[in-house]
Amino acid sequence: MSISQSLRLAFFALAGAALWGQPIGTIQNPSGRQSLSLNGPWQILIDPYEAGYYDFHLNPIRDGGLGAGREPAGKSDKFELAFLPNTPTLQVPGDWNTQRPDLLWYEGTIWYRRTFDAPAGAPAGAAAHPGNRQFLWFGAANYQAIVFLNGKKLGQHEGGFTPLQFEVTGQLREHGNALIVKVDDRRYPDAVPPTMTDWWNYGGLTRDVKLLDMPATFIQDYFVQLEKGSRNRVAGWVRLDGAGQRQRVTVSIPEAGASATVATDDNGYATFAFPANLTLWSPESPKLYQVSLAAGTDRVSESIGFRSIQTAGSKILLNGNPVFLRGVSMHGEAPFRAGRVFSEADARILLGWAKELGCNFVRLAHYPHDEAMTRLADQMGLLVWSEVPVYWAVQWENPATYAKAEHMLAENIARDKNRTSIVLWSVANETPLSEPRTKFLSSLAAKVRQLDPTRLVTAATLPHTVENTTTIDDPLGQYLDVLGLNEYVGWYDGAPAKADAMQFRTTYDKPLVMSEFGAEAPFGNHGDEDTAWTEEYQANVYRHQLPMLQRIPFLSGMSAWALVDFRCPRRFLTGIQDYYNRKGLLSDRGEKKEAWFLLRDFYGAMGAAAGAVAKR
Ligand code: GCB
Repeated sequence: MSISQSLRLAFFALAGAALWGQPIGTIQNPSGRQSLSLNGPWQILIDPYEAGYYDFHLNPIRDGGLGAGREPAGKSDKFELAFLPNTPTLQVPGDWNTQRPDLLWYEGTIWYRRTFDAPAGAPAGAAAHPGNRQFLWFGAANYQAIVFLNGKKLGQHEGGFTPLQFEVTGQLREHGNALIVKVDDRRYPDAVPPTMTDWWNYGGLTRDVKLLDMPATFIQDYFVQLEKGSRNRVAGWVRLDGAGQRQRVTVSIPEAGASATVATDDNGYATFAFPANLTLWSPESPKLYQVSLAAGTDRVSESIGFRSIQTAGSKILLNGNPVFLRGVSMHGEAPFRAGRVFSEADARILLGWAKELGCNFVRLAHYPHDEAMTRLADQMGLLVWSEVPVYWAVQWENPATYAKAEHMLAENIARDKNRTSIVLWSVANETPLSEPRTKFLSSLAAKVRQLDPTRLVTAATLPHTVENTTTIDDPLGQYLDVLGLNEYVGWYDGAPAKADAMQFRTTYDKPLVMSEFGAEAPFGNHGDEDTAWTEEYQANVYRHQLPMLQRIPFLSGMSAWALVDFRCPRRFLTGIQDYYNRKGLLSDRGEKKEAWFLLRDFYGAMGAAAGAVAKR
């Protein structure tokens, strides 16, 4: 490494430390904890000028403005920055765009407010445990959030797709706690993602909100997976939060008769490793075990599966056997009702379709999806590509942007590291070649390996094509385990038949996943196969793509773009796109286009052949 490279790395590291410093402190498995749901109607005030936060000379209002939660005191008080009893509401979880027609295109600040009771400091319905600690937890707020409780600012968070959490122990009242959140979804060039994306910028409190009630010292986080490369040794770590840091922690998998007891250090941290005779998780048999952790009075348990994932040359090995990823990419957008996915019901529709298509793999593009998706993928047996929104033209030379990207990546891994379905962490999508970009992304790849050595690192790259030959030679490839490539032969690149003559070469002895391919057509738009935007044209692209993909010897997987049509502000064609990207195999109403049936038959045959090989 050159001196300038090491300096740049050190600079990135320092920038990260200065901005974010702390380990991710969010509580692992919040749905396995005692909590009060704060979902439901929240009052909202739309504030395009941020007048609830800045005064008329643009100085931050000293008491927090609308965040202070003040109400007019008596009939002669002319105070304006207030929620009134008749202030309208929106549902949480939920993006604001799809709840009111006048908010469809809105980008800016909306203030949210709700009240709740917390008898004796504990969530309603729960027995009061003196000495317990309480935390406000938000599944996601897109994009920036500032949170106030009872007039006091608790903190802020940047990044639209990962949880945020604030300790509120000692700050709760028995009745009438006022929780106010300023959510701002404006786009910025130095943000992650930057201003130009190919999806709708859904704003708001888009996922669950909870008040968690925890013992004074509790199991804050844990990582339980198979040891890298092993199929019968469970390994990981546990971290406690609270005063009594030195404790004995027991990790057990009762059904497998396996457990270990370890002692935490002064920081409440311990590692463990123990043998276990396990039925391994796979798409064909997605076996999950109840895993329990106990420390002092605290206990937590959840379903976790165990599998190994490795590469050997151009193969991906699942539990030691080559697996071909039959996949589809999807946005975290709910069909039928529109808006962001936030529930198991939403996830069941999307992942159910992926199963029906014959997939064993899904690419959850282009940001961390709701936890309901990855938990259900564990149950349904779908391998997952998980991604952070380092998308298109990010500010590669801006240390603050790097710090944001790294933090989001760390938050994503922190949340989902026990989801056995996830086999690939992706650090970027379709980023333009340059040295600073490769430096930025290789630093992210190194971060993944540091945080989770058990999974594979990937990124979706752009094709380097000269005439009919695409060469996989992106310099980022040296830092990845699996190369992702988005190619649109037949759509952005030539006519469908161009695929027949395409050759693929690689400079890496690594697996390739064709992370995107496809074409656009609204459901029901028919014509001949040479007419763009028809179902026939789209199907024809698949008809030529699939044999082309089969001819690539180092291909280990593919994920068609995309499962379902999705909203997108940069897709203009009236009567065709109408602000939707129509590359879905299904419409946003779940209607099946011709290409769906082609890919379903292809995956069906492939799956049957793989099953036959496995049985031999
Ligand atoms: C891509 C992007 C994806 C777009 C897609 C398209 O390569 O990764 O986000 O939506 O192309 O439809 O152009």
